[in-house]
Amino acid sequence: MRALLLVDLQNDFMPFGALPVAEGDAVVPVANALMGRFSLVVATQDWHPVDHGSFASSHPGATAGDTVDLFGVEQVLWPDHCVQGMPGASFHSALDVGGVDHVIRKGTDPAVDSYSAFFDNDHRKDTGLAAFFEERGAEDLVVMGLATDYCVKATVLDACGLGFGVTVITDGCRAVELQEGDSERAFAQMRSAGAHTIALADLI
Ligand code: VGL
Ligand code: ZN
Repeated sequence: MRALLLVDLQNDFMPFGALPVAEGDAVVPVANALMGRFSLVVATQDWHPVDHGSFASSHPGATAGDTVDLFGVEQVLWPDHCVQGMPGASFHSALDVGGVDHVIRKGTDPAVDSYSAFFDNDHRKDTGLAAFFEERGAEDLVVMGLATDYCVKATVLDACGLGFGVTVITDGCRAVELQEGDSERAFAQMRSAGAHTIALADLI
C-alpha cells in the first residue's frame, strides 16, 4: 500500500511566515490534489517549545543562519518558528485537513531538532512514524512539502534508510536555499539514497 506524507505545510514556512520559504504556498494545491488518491495520508507539523535550541533567540549573541553545536549535533539557527499552539504552527488555511488521517508532531524536545518525520537529528529518538506505517501496511511513500533542503530531505533519507519505497513530488516541494543550489543538491541526495523524484503530472 502507498501512503502520502505531507511535510510541514505550516504558516511559518509560507511566504508570509516567520521562516519564509519562497513560493511555499504554491505546494498547498498540490497536496490537496494528491490527497484523494491515497487511502492513508499523514501530515507532519514542526512543533517547537518557545525555548527551542534551534532558535537563534535561545543563544545569546547569535543570529539566524549561524551554526552552533547543540549537545553534540550541528545545528543551523533559525528565527523563532512553529511554536506549539501558535498560529504560525497551524497548517496553511487552504490545506484540506479533513483529508489528513494522522498528524506527527516533531521538534518538541528543546535540546535537539527534528527535521525528519522519523527521527530526531541525533537519530536517537523515534517519532513512531515508521511503526505506524508498518502497522497500516504502507510500504511505499509519496512525499512532498517544506522545505526541500531540510525537513523533506531528512524525511526522505530516513524513509529510504528504513526500507520504504519513496517517491518525491518535485513541484510539491520548495526550498529555503540558504545557499543557492541547496534545492537541487537535496533532490540529488534523495535520488542517491534511492528515492524517485517526479512531477505531479507524471504521478497522476
Ligand atoms: C524546517 C528549518 C527549521 C523544515 C523546520 O520544515 O524544513 N526547516 N525547522
Ligand atoms: Zn523547526
